[in-house]
Amino acid sequence: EKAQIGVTGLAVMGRNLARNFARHGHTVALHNRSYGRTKELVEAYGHEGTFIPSERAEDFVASLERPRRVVIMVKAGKATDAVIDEFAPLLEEGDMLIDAGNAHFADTRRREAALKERGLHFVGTGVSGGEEGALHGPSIMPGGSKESYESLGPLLEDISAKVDGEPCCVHVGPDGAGHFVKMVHNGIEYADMQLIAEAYDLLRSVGGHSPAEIAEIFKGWNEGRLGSYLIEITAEVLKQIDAETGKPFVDIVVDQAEQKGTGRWTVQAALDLGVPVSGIAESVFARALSGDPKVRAAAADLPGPTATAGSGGADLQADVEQALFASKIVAYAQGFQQIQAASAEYGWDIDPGQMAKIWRDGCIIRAKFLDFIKQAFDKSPDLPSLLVDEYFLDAVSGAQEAWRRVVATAAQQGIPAPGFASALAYYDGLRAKRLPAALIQGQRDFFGAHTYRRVDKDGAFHTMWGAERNEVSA
Ligand code: NBP
Repeated sequence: EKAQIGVTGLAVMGRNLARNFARHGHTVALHNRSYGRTKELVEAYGHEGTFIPSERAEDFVASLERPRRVVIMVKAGKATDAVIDEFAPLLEEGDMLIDAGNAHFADTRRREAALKERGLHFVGTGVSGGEEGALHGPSIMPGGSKESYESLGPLLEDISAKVDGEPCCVHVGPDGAGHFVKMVHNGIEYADMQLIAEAYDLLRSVGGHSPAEIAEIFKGWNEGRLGSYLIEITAEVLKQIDAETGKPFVDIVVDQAEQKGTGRWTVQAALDLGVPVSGIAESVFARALSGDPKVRAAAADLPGPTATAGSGGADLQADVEQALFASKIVAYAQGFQQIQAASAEYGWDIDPGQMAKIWRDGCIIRAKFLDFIKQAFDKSPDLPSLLVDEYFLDAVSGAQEAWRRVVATAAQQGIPAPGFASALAYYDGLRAKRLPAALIQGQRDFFGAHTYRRVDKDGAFHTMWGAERNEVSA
């Protein structure tokens, strides 16, 4: 018997993906650089399905039916290239190498192009949901060729999360499209987490609520339009009491947020595309600020208000819910705009509604809310911004006053709320009839003769700032 699919790289993610395939009745070939992990998997979970373990790459490849489907689940970066170099010579035309790690989409584009020359399909695939998702059904975002999806798609759809029987897996687009979308998913995840953290901070510092009380507030929110995995786990984390000290868990954790890099990649890519993903950027920078104890210690005595508990007014809780929802809409609107911009830039032809669809379960940002995003793009696939879709327009209109009150309260009370504040600034930037960008054009023309356009006639113009200040056609 030959295996339908193989997995090389059997650390926590690879092991759980392999088990997921096997639990769905697929015969799974197993390989890992060090054989120990392969043996361990078969010893511990061999009863869950049919596995064909191999110590040597050649035997692993030989154990697969053709066209071969080899999932690579190793540490992203050099390890991925090492594995590709090892396996590509052993594969034959039409075989598929599926990189399910968190690769940068530019690496995926490079690898895909190189392997295409050798007649191999390289399928850069985003997988979200952590170890639990990998085992029980992740959200899967495969890139690569259409042909590869025809052969591979059914297997991936089979092991993915499902919503009303529909798989959280779809062919995203060619070459790096899958990894790009996974990257933006993670960027949105950063923004979502930052916004939730700001909501907690305000409820605690200004609202005067304890972590346990805030856990209850979040539990309540989880039943409403904010219902999502991230809100749910936030309530769990806030409820947690440290066994050693009896203090709230959140108070014994060092307040320096770490990051592995996908948020940063999202912002870097957005800068290249010229898409303002301010929500994601603020969340990456907020983590960086928190993670700089030297500067924080030096600046700890800077003057400013100290928040007074109970100063937020009777409606604070409802206000924060509104601010959180509106800011979240902005963050998602920006992320989807980035996906649309990249799709146009790289010719990926990504259907944004389908991305919202496959994020509804399995992944970290899974939420009820994504249904509305899917509907918005289904209605108008070229929607210029989620904010102008009816549902979201209604939501941000309704949140207006509360959102502004929360940002003002945060500023007055000295609570950093870069996510809420920048989301509101973005919103006001979009709706402005005139922006001070006109002045910036004037400054640019003054010092660099960069020219400007006029509101009343076509063409490019320059003012002779150093002389008579008369205008010339550029
Ligand atoms: P790790 O990222 O910790 O990688 C460990 C695996 O890489 C082991 O199988 C190891 O083999 C193999 N490996 C390394 Br390291 N260098 C290698 C090389 N030069 N040649 C061959 N194999 C090599 O594993 P993970 O946490 O399971 O994550 C796997 C991938 O999934 C990563 O790209 C990660 O970013 C991504 N991802 C992770 C999560 C998550 O929640 N952890 C979620 C979504 C995606 P060895 O056993 O011989 O050392």
